[in-house]
Amino acid sequence: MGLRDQYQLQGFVSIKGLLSELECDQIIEHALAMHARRSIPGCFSSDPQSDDPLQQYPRMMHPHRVDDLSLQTLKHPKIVEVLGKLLGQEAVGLQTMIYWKPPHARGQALHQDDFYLQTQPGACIAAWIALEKIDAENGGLTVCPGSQVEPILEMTSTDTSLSFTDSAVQPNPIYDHQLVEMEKGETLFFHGRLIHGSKPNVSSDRFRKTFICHYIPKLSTNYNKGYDPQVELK
Ligand SMILES: O=C(O)CCC(=O)C(=O)O
Repeated sequence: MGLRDQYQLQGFVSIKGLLSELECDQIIEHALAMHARRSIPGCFSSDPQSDDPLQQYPRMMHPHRVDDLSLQTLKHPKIVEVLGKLLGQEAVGLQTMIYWKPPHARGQALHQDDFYLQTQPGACIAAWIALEKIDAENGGLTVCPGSQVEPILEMTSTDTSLSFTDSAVQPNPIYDHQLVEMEKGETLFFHGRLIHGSKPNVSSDRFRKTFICHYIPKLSTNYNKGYDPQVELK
């Protein structure tokens, strides 16, 4: 089955080795330096004494707006090539995030990205880059294959001892929950209506570092303008 057929059927495709190990190491080293300088606005929360590992290593939001390597990663030619194949049309970038997910960090409850991005018609698409090996222990991503056919679903409150977000969708039980184990440099592309999330990192010493990009079709007539400005990918 071709990539696009697989994407349309399951709502996701994963491509091993899309980024090289060297590229992943460069992104990590660079992001660690930004973390040490606290140079991404809004990424640290106020309580440095907290024992919540996510207070020490909060996710970075929109680093591409202030950092060139993050912008180049959002525009990475290999990612843009796959986006073209999956969407069959041009895309623009809207969001980047870096998740450190340190040992003992909580996960993110099940959700659809278009609950936030509100893309119409069609859907947004994520490129979720594993910067290191990812598995169940360090809190890999779980997806519900086929669930991208659902509309944007209601979110209800969820257990915040397991998730750093406080609401979740309750998937129809017809859907499986599939953990996606990933190698360093592997990139998971997934549809904006695909139900996905992650469990806590239960490792005592492994982080789960990911660089996450979100795109929408260039011809989208509606999306959440809070994500502007759009980034041209050429
Ligand atoms: O990386 C995670 O644990 C969750 C990320 C996610 O769900 C997203 O980027 O939409």
